[in-house]
Amino acid sequence: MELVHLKEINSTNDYVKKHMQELKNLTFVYSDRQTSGRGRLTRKWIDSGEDNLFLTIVIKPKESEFEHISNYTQYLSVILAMVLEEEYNLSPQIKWPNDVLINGKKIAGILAEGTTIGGEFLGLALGIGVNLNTSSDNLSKIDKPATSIFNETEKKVDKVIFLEKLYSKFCLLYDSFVCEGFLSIKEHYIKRAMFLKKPVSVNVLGVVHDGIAEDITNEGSLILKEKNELNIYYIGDIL
Ligand code: BT5
Repeated sequence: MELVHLKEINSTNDYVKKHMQELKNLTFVYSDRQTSGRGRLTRKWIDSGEDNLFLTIVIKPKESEFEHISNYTQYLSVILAMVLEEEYNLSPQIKWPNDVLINGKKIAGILAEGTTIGGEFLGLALGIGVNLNTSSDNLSKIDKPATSIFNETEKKVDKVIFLEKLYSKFCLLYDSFVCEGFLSIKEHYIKRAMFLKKPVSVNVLGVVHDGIAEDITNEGSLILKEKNELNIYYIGDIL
């Protein structure tokens, strides 16, 4: 396991983007504290203490593997869900495309960012924040419903053991994911996709579409039934 352990950093994604050239494929970079953790757009990821996980995985796909680049966040959401089920006896659900929730409360956030130099693609910074031990007091300071493993199980989580479990699960299904993309995890994803067949609002580049979440394509896109039309969304998120 290639591991980089930092004490404090602005953002593990920024660290990986900055050091992409020298970091090896599948290096796991984590930091005890993250002072400017980022979500998508201008949103922030809250650090509520060093016993939580702030991790970025270095992904350096070969050119032939670029096809599945947009599915890495979905892959990681499935891997995390499996670890939460198998190791912590929880029942996580996935909200398209890659939010992981427990009883409707967010336990983790995933953010993938590409790095290029002079137009050449160097790799993907696949970031994930997981609330391992956040107390209910600190959870209540987050602006949206949130939870942690500790909050659900009342048992303290050892961060290094959690990291090892995540790493082995990530590697176990990785080769088939790299070859087949979303199709290799589709069944696992659908099983946990709480939004399917329900009315949803989907934000696509600032425009909100209301409809029924009909299905997920073999490429991981959302099929939304709007009035009597079926539309496919490749990017966006369910609100
Ligand atoms: C995400 O964005 O959920 C992606 C978060 C990725 C964080 C990791 S940590 C390691 C790596 N380094 C980084 O700088 N980032 C990555 P988004 O879908 O935009 O959701 C952000 C929203 O989640 C915020 O606006 C809050 O409402 C909520 N939120 C923030 N911190 C949270 C937390 N600790 N637990 C639960 N929800 C949180």
